[in-house]
Amino acid sequence: MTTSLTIALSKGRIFKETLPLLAHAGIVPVDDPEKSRKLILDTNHDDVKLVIIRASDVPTYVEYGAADLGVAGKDVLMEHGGEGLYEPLDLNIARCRLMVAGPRGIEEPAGRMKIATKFVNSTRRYYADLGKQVEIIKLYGSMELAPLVGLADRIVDLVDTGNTLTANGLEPLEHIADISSRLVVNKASMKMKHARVQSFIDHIAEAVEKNRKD
Ligand code: PRT
Ligand code: MG
Repeated sequence: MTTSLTIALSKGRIFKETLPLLAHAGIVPVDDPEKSRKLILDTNHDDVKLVIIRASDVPTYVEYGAADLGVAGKDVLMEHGGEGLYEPLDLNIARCRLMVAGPRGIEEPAGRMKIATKFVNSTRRYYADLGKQVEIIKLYGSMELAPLVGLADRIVDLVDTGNTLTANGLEPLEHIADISSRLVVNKASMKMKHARVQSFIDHIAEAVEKNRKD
């Protein structure tokens, strides 16, 4: 009996940084997702497929078993809620920080602040833990614009170099969480395809360990 594996990945930085880890597990995609319009990519193994989806959809595909495994940012997993899937491995890739940011040099306004973010659940939890009442405004992107046009006092967003904040007259103010991408596994696949899935995890773990040492 052959045990097929379907792995969910998003385009862009996660795909780029996951490729070398997959290569270490002997898996090489046949098509380049940045060039191909295919959403299911074949690999050098007949029984291993990659599905290319939005970063924020990866936990959903894996939870429902449409993919056995996936790679998702911790930011995405914190929003999704982790109960429906296993998260056996920190891949230490696509690293950044989830932060509160605001207009440079402006003091915190009195009263209930407006916070623009796409990370609604993480933001709600962060301010609840601080015991601060805030109004959260859900956006789907370009959060940096919100304070500039008076939509919000602060934003909660991912920060890597800080260049995006600086370019928009914002500064990082509070650190909420360190973010990296995680390997996630469907719970049923972990049971039903245990040998295959575990061997895949072990190979990826080796590659992560090797990266840490380099
Ligand atoms: O773009 P799309 O809406 O399809 O989805 P996505 O934005 O979730 O996907 P993608 O590929 O942009 O990000 C995938 C994952 O990469 C995220 O879920 C994070 O876990 C991780 N990651 C790592 C980042 C960054 N670094 C990052 N810098 N995701 C986004 N950014 C953005 C940030 O939102 C901000 O706009 O880059 C900008 C800040 O970068 P600096 O270097 O200017 O600070
Ligand atoms: Mg993006």
